[in-house]
Amino acid sequence: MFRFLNAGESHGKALTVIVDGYPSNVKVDKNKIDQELSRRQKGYGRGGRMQIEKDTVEIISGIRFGISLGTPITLLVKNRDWENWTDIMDPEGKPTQKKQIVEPRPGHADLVGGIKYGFYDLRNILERASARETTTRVAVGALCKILLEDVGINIGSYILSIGEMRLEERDYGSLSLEERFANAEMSELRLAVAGKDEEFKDYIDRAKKEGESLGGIFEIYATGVPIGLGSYSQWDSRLDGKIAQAVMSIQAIKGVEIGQGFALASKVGSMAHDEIFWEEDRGFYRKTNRAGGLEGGMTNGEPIIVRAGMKPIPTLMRQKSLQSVNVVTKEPFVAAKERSDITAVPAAAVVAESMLAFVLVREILEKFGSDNWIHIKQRIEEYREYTRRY
Ligand code: EPS
Repeated sequence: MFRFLNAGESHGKALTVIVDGYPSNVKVDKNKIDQELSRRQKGYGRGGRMQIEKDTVEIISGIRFGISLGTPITLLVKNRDWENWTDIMDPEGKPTQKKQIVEPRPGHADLVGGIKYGFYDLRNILERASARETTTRVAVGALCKILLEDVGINIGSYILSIGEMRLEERDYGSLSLEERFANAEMSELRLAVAGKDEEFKDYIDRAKKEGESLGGIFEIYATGVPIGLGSYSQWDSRLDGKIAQAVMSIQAIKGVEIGQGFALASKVGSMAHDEIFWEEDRGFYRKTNRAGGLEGGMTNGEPIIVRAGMKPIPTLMRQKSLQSVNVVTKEPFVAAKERSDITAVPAAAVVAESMLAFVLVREILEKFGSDNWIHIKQRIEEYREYTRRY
């Protein structure tokens, strides 16, 4: 089984991940991993922390002379900020009162985590609940994208809204997924449409002045996906469910839709489904993709399209903020903080690309074998030929 386990606190020494089940004979370029890490760190509206960190990966195991060995791959990403936190996050030293947190932020893991794990210093909770952890998810995503791109599967993302600022469907609706992605890669906010950055940045600046934070909506997609990944056979083999879970597991994501999602609920049947066509050299295909590439819990060969909604970050810099209660004194207070991101929707979109890449690779390895990539790739090509001829 292809899986990963990551570890590490936001202000700890480093983040680590072990990737198990990655096939052998894959050319792994460390630069590709670092590039993906840097994509995650971009985005207008990030706080001071992103000036401190410049994430790069150190490969500890599983890769030799740039080739994967088929054995566990360990990756390490150091936290530069650690130097400022050595006494606060020391695994061995004595507890310090410095930077203790007794004031839980509404919307964060702080309070429930404190009750559940039995801590009154909520730093013990937030350090791991933090989205800093997603750095290693993106490193794993990069390993997955190397495999996917080698068999013609491409993954991308773009943003449709930040807070109440939305791109109009008439502006992005006529653009292909690749055009939206190309625009996003050029935009400080990963916007699907070019020339809109300044408007959105002004809006974010206004939110910043008010000490507010902002959420937003992004889409991720995968093109070139073979037909028949996932299965209707059991509830937990359905790929739409697995993708939704993977995307929902990203910090602050509160909604996931596949294809037209909720909009389909108000359509009549004849307007909701994707008609089936066939051509000699192409096989079966569709002219619409309302289902977002998934029918019966399986890929149908059309692009996978997933939309996700992120809530505003719970850390607010506003003095008159949300009401909460001190966990020690039980006194009410209003939360305020000195450093925070205003919005991290662009970063979340890159993390979601990584989660989609991971879920797809897991599915591919389950279907086509899991040891030597050279053989797996051959089987994928043969199967593609079969689906074209079916
Ligand atoms: C985060 C709080 C901020 C973010 C951080 C996630 O960090 P800090 O408290 O150090 O200012 O910048 O995101 C990252 C460090 C990252 O790499 O994305 C939180 O509480 O979740």
